[in-house]
Amino acid sequence: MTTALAHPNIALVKYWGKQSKAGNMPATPNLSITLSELSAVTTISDSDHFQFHLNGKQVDDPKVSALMSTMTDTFNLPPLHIDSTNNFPTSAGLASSAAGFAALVTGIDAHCNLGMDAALRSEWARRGSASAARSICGGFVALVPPDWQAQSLAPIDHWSLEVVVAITSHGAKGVSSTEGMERSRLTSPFYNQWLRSAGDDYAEASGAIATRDFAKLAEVAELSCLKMHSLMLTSSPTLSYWTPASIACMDRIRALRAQGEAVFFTVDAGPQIKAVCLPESRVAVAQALSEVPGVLEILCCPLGEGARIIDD
Ligand code: 2P0
Repeated sequence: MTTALAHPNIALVKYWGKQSKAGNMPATPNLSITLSELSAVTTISDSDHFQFHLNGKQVDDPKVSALMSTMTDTFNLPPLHIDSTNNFPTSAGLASSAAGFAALVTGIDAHCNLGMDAALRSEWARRGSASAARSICGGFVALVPPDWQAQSLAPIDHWSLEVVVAITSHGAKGVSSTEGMERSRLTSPFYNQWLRSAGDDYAEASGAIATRDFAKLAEVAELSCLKMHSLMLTSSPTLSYWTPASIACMDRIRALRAQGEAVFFTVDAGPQIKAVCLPESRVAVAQALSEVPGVLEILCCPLGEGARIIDD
């Protein structure tokens, strides 16, 4: 029996749209920070048939089944029992699939002695869910061509950013990211412009991280997020993952920044708001967001490590 743990990651330069060739590769370079506190813990054990349990219930997850089938063929794996538990809401825009696939591949690699390095684990995690490629690494992480295997841009101690997550709904999302990004690729009139501008956003954000330029990172990360949500809104049929409370949180974060707090927002394919801040602003940001009507819960996460084995 082998147990692996991985954290979700939050993209600061977003992935929204795939390349058409096989391998589940993003169409654009993207960049993230890995969170601590939130985690997927996945236990792999031998079994007489394949079974997948998520949060205590047996489920038939087509993405997990497809990845397991390819890995079984490639590595001649025995039947495995997989038990995965998240300590945070699943399928609600908190990157549960990123943490889940990173923990799954890390656990299988160790349990079956496949001898993968981090780059190869990242590639296999990406085949499950592209954002999962990034959760293999900790701190500041890039997912870029030509290999589309995540690389560490900087370790956790490079810059002590923190993330205050405002939960505005505990429900699962109605349209999956996979389906939503394909809809945007096919129908949003802004999709080609998104492809053209992503390289510049990536270069600007990675430069801002290298020089710890918070104002620059805030500008480019909020723009990348809002461009992605513009693609969603201009898809046909339209996609909107926000609640009124999500919008109120974004307004509150802009107001906090105008008052001098070092904070910016990012939002994924769900209604939760992630406020990225410097440690000295965390208390004020958490307090302010907790007072926004419709905010149900506040989570505070420093940066986290990459996927790892916690019991073997
Ligand atoms: C990201 N998201 O960069 C973006 C921002 C959601 C919004 O990556 O189809 O679950 O499994 O590769 O990785 C979520 O998409 O999609 C995602 P698949 P995934 O974090």
